[in-house]
Amino acid sequence: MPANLTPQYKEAEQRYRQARTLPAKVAALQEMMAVIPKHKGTDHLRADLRARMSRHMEELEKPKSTSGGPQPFSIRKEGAGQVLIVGLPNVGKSEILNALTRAPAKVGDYPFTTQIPMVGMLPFENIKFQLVDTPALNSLDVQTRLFGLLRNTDLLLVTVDLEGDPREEMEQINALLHQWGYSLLEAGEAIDPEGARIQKLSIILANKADAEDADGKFERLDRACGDKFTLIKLSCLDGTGLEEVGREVFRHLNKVRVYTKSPSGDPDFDKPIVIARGSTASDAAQRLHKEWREKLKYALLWGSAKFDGQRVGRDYVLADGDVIELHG
Ligand SMILES: Nc1nc2c(ncn2[C@@H]2O[C@H](COP(=O)(O)OP(=O)(O)O)[C@@H](O)[C@H]2O)c(=O)[nH]1
Ligand SMILES: [Mg+2]
Repeated sequence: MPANLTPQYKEAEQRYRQARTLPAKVAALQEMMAVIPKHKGTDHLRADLRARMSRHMEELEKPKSTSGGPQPFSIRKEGAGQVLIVGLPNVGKSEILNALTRAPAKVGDYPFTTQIPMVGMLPFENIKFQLVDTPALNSLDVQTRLFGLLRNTDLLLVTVDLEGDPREEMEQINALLHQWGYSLLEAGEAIDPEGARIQKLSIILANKADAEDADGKFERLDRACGDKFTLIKLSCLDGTGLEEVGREVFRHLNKVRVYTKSPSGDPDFDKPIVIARGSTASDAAQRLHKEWREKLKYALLWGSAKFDGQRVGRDYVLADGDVIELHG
């Protein structure tokens, strides 16, 4: 045990050892990680805490029952990215899933209608994202599994209600996220691999823009957090903002679409390879087939090159919309 651990750390550690539930353990551990002095002498201990956190989070994701039945909280990713709609009850999360995907999610005028995640596909131009409507963040019986689900998702659509008090909701949501070891990644903030919290990329949906006073509330929300997050003013009732969601999701996920063609054929623009921005010709080729990892010598490129059909190397960084013809 390294010397000079602070009383604050020791206190959190004691809480960790006494914790009986997984969420309580996660909360205490997360505090230990936040307050531990960061110097060479604590390197091992910090690595150990991170490993422990990772194990606990994996446990959180596991469904409670071992009955072998359906496991609604373990959702296999599909499409160009997985996006979770999260928020407090009754803010319109299920209605948003319906409006954006035509997936049948139950909509209710009372809290906690959705107790299991509902999945739909959100189309954007020639790609689709997997959109998941989730139970309210404060619904106690599913919290463990719900916060487990957050861990591996690509993006959060944090939904607040312009009929209520959206700024107060943001505070509650932030508090809940913090309690479970998460934080929302703010604009310009870099991901900290050693950070105590799991930082999640997010967009704020301010729903029910049709409500009375919605404009004023939206402006106040924008002043409070518009410089940290992208805000979309939304109404499922009159359709305000719905078409913005796919575009912003695509922009936030920071991906590019690349098309391949054979020497004799045309590219299939309905079937892009969706790949992280910054990926190279070699990365895209490997997505097509792993044999290209060794085989690719160069590619011909239409799009971001200086001229059509320009010859580029394996390390050429691709742009959205590029067409490549692979040569071994
Ligand atoms: N006025 C208005 N009501 C909405 C809107 N979206 C959802 N609602 C209503 O808000 C209530 C809660 O919606 P629901 O989707 O079940 O909320 P959830 O608990 O967050 O999933 C329902 O009565 C919806 O009809 C909207 O854009 N405008
Ligand atoms: Mg719902």
